This record gives sequence, C-alpha cells and structure tokens, in this order.
Amino acid sequence: MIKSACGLDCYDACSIVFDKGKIKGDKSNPYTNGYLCPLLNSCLPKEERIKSPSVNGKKVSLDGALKEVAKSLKTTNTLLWRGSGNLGVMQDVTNLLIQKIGGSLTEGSLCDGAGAAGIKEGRGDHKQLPLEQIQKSEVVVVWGRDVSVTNRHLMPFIKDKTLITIDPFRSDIAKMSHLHLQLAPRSDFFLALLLSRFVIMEEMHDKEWLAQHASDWDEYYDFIRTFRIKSLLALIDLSLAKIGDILSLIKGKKTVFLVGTGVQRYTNGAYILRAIDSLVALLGLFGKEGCGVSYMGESRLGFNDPFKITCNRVSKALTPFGDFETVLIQGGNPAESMPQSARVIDELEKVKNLIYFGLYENKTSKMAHIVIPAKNFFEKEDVRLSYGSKYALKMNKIEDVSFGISEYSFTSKLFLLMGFDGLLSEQAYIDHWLNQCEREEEVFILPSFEENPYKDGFEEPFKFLDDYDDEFLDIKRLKRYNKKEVQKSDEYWPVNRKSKRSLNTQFGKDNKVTLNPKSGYKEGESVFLSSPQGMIELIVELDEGAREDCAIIYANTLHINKITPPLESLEGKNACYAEVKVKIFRV
Ligand SMILES: Nc1nc2c(c(=O)[nH]1)N[C@H]1C(S)=C(S)[C@@H](COP(=O)(O)OP(=O)(O)OC[C@H]3O[C@@H](n4cnc5c(=O)[nH]c(N)nc54)[C@H](O)[C@@H]3O)O[C@H]1N2
Ligand SMILES: Nc1nc2c(c(=O)[nH]1)N[C@H]1C(S)=C(S)[C@@H](COP(=O)(O)OP(=O)(O)OC[C@H]3O[C@@H](n4cnc5c(=O)[nH]c(N)nc54)[C@H](O)[C@@H]3O)O[C@H]1N2
Ligand SMILES: [Mo]
Repeated sequence: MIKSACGLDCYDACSIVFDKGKIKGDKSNPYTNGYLCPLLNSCLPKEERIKSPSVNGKKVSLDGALKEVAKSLKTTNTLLWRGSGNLGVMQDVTNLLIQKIGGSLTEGSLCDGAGAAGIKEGRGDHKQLPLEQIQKSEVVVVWGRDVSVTNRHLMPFIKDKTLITIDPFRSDIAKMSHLHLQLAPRSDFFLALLLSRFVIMEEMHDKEWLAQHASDWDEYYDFIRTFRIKSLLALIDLSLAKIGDILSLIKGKKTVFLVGTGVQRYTNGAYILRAIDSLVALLGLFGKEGCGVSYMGESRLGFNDPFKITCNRVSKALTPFGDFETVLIQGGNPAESMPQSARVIDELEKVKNLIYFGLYENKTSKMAHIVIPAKNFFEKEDVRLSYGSKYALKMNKIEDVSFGISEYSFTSKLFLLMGFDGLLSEQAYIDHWLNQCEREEEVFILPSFEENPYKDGFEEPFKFLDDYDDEFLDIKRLKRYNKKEVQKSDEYWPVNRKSKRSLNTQFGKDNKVTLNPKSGYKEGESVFLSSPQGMIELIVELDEGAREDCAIIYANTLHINKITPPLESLEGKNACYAEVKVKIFRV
C-alpha cells in the first residue's frame, strides 16, 4: 500500500492510497476524507497520453529529443512558460535551467492573481483561512466560488450552515442557499461598497476592533459615499430588499466569506477582493473564531523556495511569445487557455524552437517543434502544497511507465548535456520542502498555517481603498449611472464557469452556451458568439438560472478563448477573461 496525493489544480488536493493496483481515497486526511472527485477517479485515467517524443513531427528517442532541446536552449533568448497542469513543487525545478541559460519566466497569472494582489494591499499579507474556522461559522457567504464543482470536499463542512450565494448564475450551491444574490457580472465591487455603506448606516460596524486594527474606516466611509446608492443598485441590478436580507442574515453571526476566482476575472479584480476584505473588516470579522475570508491560498508562503530565481519576466496573460527564439511550454496549453487565442497562436507561430513538455496532445503540442512526454503525478516523487487546506502532502510514485520523463530528470539530463553543475539530488529538494513543514504524526502542515489568522490584527493597520479606477466603465459617469443606461445593451456578459468533468483544457471539451429562456433562442439551436476578438459557434442550452443579460460558458468550451480579451488586471497582472460583452447571432 502506498500513500500519495493528487496533483491536479484544485482547492482540495485529495489524499490517495494505492492498494492492489487501484487508487482509493485516503480516510486519514480529515479534509478530503477518503473521497475522490470525478476528475481524478474517472476523467484522468481515460485521457490518452503522448507516449513518444518527437522532433518536427518525427518520432525520436527521448535522448535524441533532449539533445535537440539542449541545442535550442543554447540560443540566448529563451522563455519558459509554465501552466498549472501539475501543482507539485518539483514542477519549478526547471527554473534552475532557466537561471543557467539566462532565460526568462512569466509573471502574473491566468487564475487568481488580481484577487491575491487586492488582498495583500489591504491586509499586507495573505494568510489562509483554516477549514476549522469555516467549520465553526454559522453563516457562509459563497461569493463567486462554485463550491460544489471546484471545491467539493468542502460541502460536508458547510451543509448545515446558513448559506448565502452571490453569483450571476443560479448554480447548484445557489439553489441550496437560503439567499441567492443574482447580481450582474462585474458588479461585485459595487455590491461590496453598498453593503459596507449599509453596515455603517445600520451601526453594524465593530467600532472597537476598527479603532485597533483599521482606524481609517471613517475615511473609507467618505470614499464610499461618493457613489450614489441609486447608481450602485443599478449597477448590481438587485433590489434594496435583497441588501436588507443579506445584512439581517449575517448580523451578529459568525460569518465566513468563501470568495472564488469568478469575481476577479476583470481589470478591477484586485479592487473587488480589497472591497470584500474592507466589508469584512468593517464587520470586525478578521481574527475572530468562525469568521474571515477564504480565497485561494498562497501555498508557498513562509517557505524558503530553492527554485526561486531572479530573471527577466514577461506577462503571463499577454505573453509576447514571438519575442523569443526558444519557448518551452511546460504543464500548460496556452494556445487554448490564454485569452485571445488568435493572438497567442500568431505569436507561437513566430517562435523558431517551440518545445512542448506535457502529458496530452492539444492545440499547443500540435504547434510544437519538439514534444517531450512528461510523467504524470502517479509516476514521480513530489510534494503537493495546498491552496485550500493546511496540509503539505508527499506525492509518492505509485506506478512506473516506460515512457515520459519527470521534470527533475529533464532538468538533470539537460544540466549534463549542457555542461552545467550545481543541481542537487531529487531527494534533497523534496526533503528541503518537507523539512520546512510542521510534522503532526503522519502529516505535514504548511509553515504559514495559523489556527486563527489575524487574531492580533495585521502587521500594519488595514489599508482601505481611497481611490477607484475603472477601465471598462466611465468612472465619472459611473457614479451617476441610472438603471436604463446600464441595461440598454443588447450584448451579453460571458459568465465563465468551471465544468464538472474537465479541468480547464484537460479531459474533454464542450460546445454549449447556456441562456435564459426569455432570450428567444431555442434549446439545441446553433448560435455565434462574437466579440471584438473573434467568433465561435455554440449550441444553445436554456436555463432559467441564467440572467437575461448573461451567456454562461464553461472553461472547457471549444475555442472559448477566441472571444476573450487581451487584458491584464490593473493590479496583479491577471488575465481578464470576462471583461468583454458578446453579441449573439443565429447561424
Ligand atoms: N471540476 C473542476 N474543478 C476545478 C477546475 C475545473 O476546471 N474543473 N479548475 C480549477 C481551477 S484552475 C480554479 S482557478 C478553481 C476555480 O474555482 P472557483 O474559485 O470556484 O472559480 P470559477 O469556477 O471560475 O467561478 C466560480 C463562480 O463564479 C461565478 N461568476 C462568474 N462571474 C462572476 C462575477 O462577475 N461575480 C460573481 N459574484 N460571480 C461570478 C461563476 O458563475 C461560478 O459559479 O477551480 C479549480 N477546480
Ligand atoms: N476562458 C477561460 N479561460 C481560462 C479560464 C477560464 O475560466 N475561462 N481559467 C483559467 C485558469 S483559472 C487557469 S488555472 C488556466 C489553466 O491553463 P493551463 O495552465 O494552460 O492548464 P491546462 O489547460 O489545464 O493544461 C495543463 C496541461 O498540463 C499538462 N500536464 C499535466 N500534468 C503534467 C505534469 O506533471 N508535467 C508536465 N510537464 N505537464 C503536465 C497536460 O498535458 C495539460 O495539457 O486556464 C485559464 N483559462
Ligand atoms: Mo486556475
């Protein structure tokens, strides 16, 4: 029997036992509790792997392909673009190769970077809210996080609480909730401001806590009041009664806010998390038992990272691939996962040596000159940190296959081929990570873990916003918007969601768009979705749970990123997939 952990990019990080040729959930992890999600259980085993290395479409030996890689890396101008296919820490060992050749890495994120930046601006750092605090809460506000799909191990921990969901789509978790605020997309910042304003008007703010930890709150109140209540209500498209409902449900209750990445795929993404944090600060809910904000955690916080290097960095969301002679794509599929695919594909075509190092064939692998098959997380040693729990999990090799190469072996072979030295053994790096964790019997705990984060406040008093910039809306007019102006558009917001049986571009595609029945379109008919970036054809599915101004699309939709915009958030350098409006036409 061998224990291990799942390396897929999700909050949960399942603990696994491998027994008699089968994987099962490991009951000794109280969080994932012996239960495996469908991605790990059924989707991953079915996916066809790339087994043979190739150079310019011709199958070659692994050694032959690695020699070609070494030749390409000798050029002075190399970029490593790493995706989130595997969350093991050993993915980053290839940074050491980039350091040796003086190459470039990316900065920013396709995922959670805007929100993370907003959190740091307010609190100074970003400490993960432990599961134990979520368990102790009375009210759970699920804010743009699709818990039952993306974070399903959390479900048993929140099922008996008062649930409030804030989401433009009537998701499963919204259906289970006591209250669903079905706000307009991209209006979460304005909702947080409005709620903050009413919290103060209703004297729900925690004056004692604020005086100690967030003393500038009265200036923040002045800032909030520069926005008219009527304009805010028009932007969020909710009634005043709903605002009253949410406040009465959280009043005096231990409340946690589970905020997802769904709220922040916009240029104002950092402001949104900062405004949600500000609301929570006004309520005095940081550092109290059963209270706080949970957002995708920073799992490397507090670690000394042996793979951290100083080098040139280019944008992750808007990578200028064409500026590089050699590009190594590792664990990602940028031709499909990055915004504005047409631009990405043009750029990738300019690259002289495009190397793909991954598991599956996809749009990016098909464009590559050199393809190196990787080992998956069952086939190599690694350490999995978690952005949803306190655990660091040892990933052990449970299977051996005759093809593919691990990131460590890839790096070590290239060190040899290129005459570099200084690489430590694989075990030395793994021990380096594990030795920095607290050990509790069988399990490792992240060094940054605190049972009750922010119980003594922040390093410096909480920093409220005093200014707001918006690229999408005319900020001057915005404060005076009226409902008619906001709603007159015949365009739809593309609401991006994750799908149950796929992980970003892995494990299967879909070709559906979900619309409200009042849209006038028929179930099953083909439509074009068009944006300034491009057009895609999809099949209509009708659902009353979609707002009339929304087109619901899943991250695994075929060619979805042909219509998403090439934008970076104002802070955090995050991709802004949802900051566009689309037109719909009958085919
Ligand atoms: N099954 C499965 N699980 C996954 C993934 C997957 O692809 N499939 N992907 C993994 C990855 S990479 C990530 S980053 C996480 C992300 O997981 P989550 O943090 O849950 O993020 P999303 O699923 O992107 O979006 C969550 C919710 O945001 C809503 N939403 C969209 N726009 C807005 C808005 O403007 N305001 C508000 N309030 N809500 C909005 C969507 O309707 C959706 O219900 O999931 C991980 N887990
Ligand atoms: N429109 C739209 N686009 C989105 C999103 C959205 O919500 N809407 N979500 C965004 C988000 S949150 C994310 S995180 C990104 C993800 O985008 P990417 O980081 O590009 O990730 P994937 O598309 O999942 O591709 C992962 C690839 O990693 C490879 N892989 C898996 N395991 C390993 C391994 O152990 N070693 C190596 N070398 N390779 C491996 C597999 O071949 C797989 O094809 O997509 C983003 N794109
Ligand atoms: Mo992500």
